Amino acid sequence: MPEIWPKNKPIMISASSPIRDWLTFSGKELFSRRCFSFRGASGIDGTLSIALGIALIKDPLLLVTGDLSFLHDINGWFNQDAKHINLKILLIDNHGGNIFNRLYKNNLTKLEIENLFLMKSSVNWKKLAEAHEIPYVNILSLDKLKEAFDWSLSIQKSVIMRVEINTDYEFKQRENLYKYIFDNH
Ligand SMILES: Cc1ncc(C[n+]2csc(CCOP(=O)(O)OP(=O)(O)O)c2C)c(N)n1
Repeated sequence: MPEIWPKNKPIMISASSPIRDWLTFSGKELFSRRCFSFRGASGIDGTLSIALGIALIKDPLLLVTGDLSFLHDINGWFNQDAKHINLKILLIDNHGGNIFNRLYKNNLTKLEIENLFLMKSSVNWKKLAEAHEIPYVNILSLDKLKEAFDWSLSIQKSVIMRVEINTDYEFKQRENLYKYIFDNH
C-alpha cells in the first residue's frame, strides 16, 4: 500500500490490525509521509470523524480502517457536508474485530472469541454507502487496488473502497510473512 498510494499524500490508519500491520510490513516507506493514527483503550472511537477532520485540512487523505472501527463511528457522515470532504476510505472488511482472533487464538475457543469479541455484522456496505451518497467500489483482488486508488483520486469527494478478507487464509499468509521476515533478517 505505501508503494501504491501517492507518496506525497497522507494516510490515517485505524486500530487495531491496520496500524499493527502498517508498522510491521510497510518497510522503509513507513516514515516517508504524514501518517495519523491513535491507539489505546478507546482507540476505535471517532475513527471516521477524526479522518474527516484531518481530510478537511489535508486532502486527499487515505483512511485505512477495519470494518468495526468504521461502523463504530458511522454517524460521522451526518456531520454537516461530510460527504463533500475528500476522504478516501480503504475498508478492510474482516467481519468484526479480527484482531482478537490473533490475540486470543491460543487461549480461547473459536466460539468464545466469536461470542465475546468479534462483533460480526452482516452490513450491506454498498447500501450503506448509497444511504450516505458516498461512491463505493468492492475490490476483488490485490491487482485491482491501484486501479481503485486511481479511481478514488479522480473524484474530488469521499469514496469507500472495500476489500473483503478471508480471515483463515489471511492468518496463514501472515504467519508465512512473519516466517519470511524472521528467516531473512
Ligand atoms: C471505543 C473502543 N472500544 C473498544 C476498543 C477495543 N478494540 C480495539 S481494536 C477493536 C476491534 C477493531 O476491529 P476492526 O476495526 O474491524 O479492525 P481489525 O483489527 O479487526 O482489523 C476493538 C473493539 C477500543 N479500542 N475502543
